[in-house]
Amino acid sequence: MTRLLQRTADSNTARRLSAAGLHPLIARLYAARGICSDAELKTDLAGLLPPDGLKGIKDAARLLADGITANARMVIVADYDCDGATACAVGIRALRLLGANDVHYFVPDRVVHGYGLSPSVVADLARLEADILITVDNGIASVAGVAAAQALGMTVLVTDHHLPGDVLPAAEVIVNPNQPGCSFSSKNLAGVGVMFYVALALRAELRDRGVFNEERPAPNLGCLLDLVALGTVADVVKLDPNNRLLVRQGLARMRAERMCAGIRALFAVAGRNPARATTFDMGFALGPRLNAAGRLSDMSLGVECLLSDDYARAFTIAQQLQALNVERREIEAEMRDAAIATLDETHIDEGPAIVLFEPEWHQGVIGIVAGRIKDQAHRPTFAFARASDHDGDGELKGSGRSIPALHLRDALDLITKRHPDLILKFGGHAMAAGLSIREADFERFRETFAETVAELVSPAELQRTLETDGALETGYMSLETARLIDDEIWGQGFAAPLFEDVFEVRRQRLMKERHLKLELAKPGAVFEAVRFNCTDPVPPRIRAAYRLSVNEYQGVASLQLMLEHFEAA
Ligand SMILES: [Mn+2]
Repeated sequence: MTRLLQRTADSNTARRLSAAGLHPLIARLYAARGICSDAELKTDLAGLLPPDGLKGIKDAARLLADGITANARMVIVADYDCDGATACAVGIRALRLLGANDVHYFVPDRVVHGYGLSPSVVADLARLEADILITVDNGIASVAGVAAAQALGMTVLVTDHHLPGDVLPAAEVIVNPNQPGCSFSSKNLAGVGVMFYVALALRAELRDRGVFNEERPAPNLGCLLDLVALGTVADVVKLDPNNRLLVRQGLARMRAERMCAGIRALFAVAGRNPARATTFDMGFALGPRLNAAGRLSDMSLGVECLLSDDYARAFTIAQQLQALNVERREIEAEMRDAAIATLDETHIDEGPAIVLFEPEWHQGVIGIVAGRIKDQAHRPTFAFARASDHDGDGELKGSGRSIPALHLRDALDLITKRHPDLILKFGGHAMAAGLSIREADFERFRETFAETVAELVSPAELQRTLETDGALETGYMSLETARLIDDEIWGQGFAAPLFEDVFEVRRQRLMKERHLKLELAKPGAVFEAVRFNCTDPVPPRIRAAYRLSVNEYQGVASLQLMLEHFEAA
């Protein structure tokens, strides 16, 4: 059962925001999301939080400026997801723009090297003979790896956004808004955002050193914001005002046809139009295509795509990424169907948690599968796959996704305290976590996890709630409003608008045997609507939760209501 819950918008705040220049509907939506001051409405780069607030950033800038002067060899150690790849591309492009001419990168292979800057990564990249090693989107937990790099004579700059553990690596400099003592007020920067800030600070340092003059003006780093927007949305970090500003600036550049060749190529293979770039495109079209490389192959492909300035080459790589994404979808659909079949057989969705394992599952896709099942069953969910040979025999790797009522990492922490021998390794945060266990302990973990969830989460919290923005005036149910909403920055922590209304169902039919196509009526108006992945018959009168979406068909755009939920009214 799904419960609809209306967000409340303070009408005085909405009026004030509207008086400050916002469209009245957008003002209402903003007010319902906790925006209360004009200051939070800043959209130009001058409104960005200044870099100085980031602990270590001055030292990072000095280190890199000295490195540029000394012609030092710099190597960026990336990560295998979209955030890591965009952060790597931002780092390389920025360093080159700012005068470094010996910059390289290295992407660890998650199957071979595990996560982050491990000693085995350092061993493999030693041949690059770096003077300065720069981690992006990783490194804050790499105590041994940083020591190994330093033992080989490298200077290490860690840039990361993940939560640190009890011990920090002894890197020469660390920039991470979440490190102890950092007072930067946006703790939600993605890895790519942190690297972008380091680039801003480096430019300021070079400016102070008198490097730029009329002949050699300071470069405009705004050209990197397309990458920052993509990595930030794809990493599902909270879109706080500072992140929304970064994303807004990046999307504005894409809409004005200013973007790197790789991002343009990704739009092309995804069949999306950059002139109407949205956060949805970042999260659901471009992001997954880049991530497919890291999941099934090697993220170097993604980084190469984002580094290329030759459109033909970028497009060729983007086509390879497209093929990998198709493959990823097929693997995922197979795994998901197998998981759902298990659920139907055993009815374990009636319990407080879901824990699944199939011997043939692919380690790179278990997180997505856990997420899909969690969305469907609204239960904290783990999916396990056998660890690849490099990681040890007889071990399972699990990836979990949670519901708002359960802090997943804390739950694993509690299990470890009570059963110190059960979980071999774990990490993560509130909504997602990963762990490894012995295959022989699978049933034991399943039972223990279910008991723990039952203890920490009430039955009421296991009921799905959909937050809506209430009814929408019929006059606003238009293509124009759909576009107005699409122009805004929505995402994690700043949910895209969802409305609810009662409709008469005029017509219904199945589309491709999987989706419902509907004609819905409200007094004085009729709407096209679609409910994806649902074949249930629809009662004649429904209360529906829906989004306004733009349906492009044979070059003609029209309004389509995208239903997220319906019930008899
Ligand atoms: Mn990240």
